[in-house]
Amino acid sequence: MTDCLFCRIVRGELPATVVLDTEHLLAFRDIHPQAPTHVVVVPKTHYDNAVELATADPALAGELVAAAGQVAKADGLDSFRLVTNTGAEAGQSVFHVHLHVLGGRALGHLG
Ligand code: IU
Repeated sequence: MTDCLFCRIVRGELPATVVLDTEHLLAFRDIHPQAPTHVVVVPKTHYDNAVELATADPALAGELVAAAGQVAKADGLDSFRLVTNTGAEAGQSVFHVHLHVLGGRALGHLG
């Protein structure tokens, strides 16, 4: 996936404000934040979406969620929202699985 935007961020070819960098995962601040905390957490290995990731590597999917919790805690949040869009109609614009970590303001109910 040489031209995938998040693969390029993982390789350091595109800029990002990184908040967590582990063997398998990278987390960075979203360039268009929707909340005071808006971080995107991605596996360094390319999967198109969360279902593909969890099917191929459930342990890595678990690591992704745990890392999102670490990111939230580091920003002082004990209440936050995790979002992963799957497919264009659902709002996915980058087809490399990512968890949005959103918090720092009241987020309201989905619906
Ligand atoms: P989406 O769920 O696929 O729509 O989320 C992609 C997010 O990636 C979106 O919120 C963008 O603002 C964000 N993003 C980014 O943080 N840095 C980038 O270089 C690019 C997109 I491209």
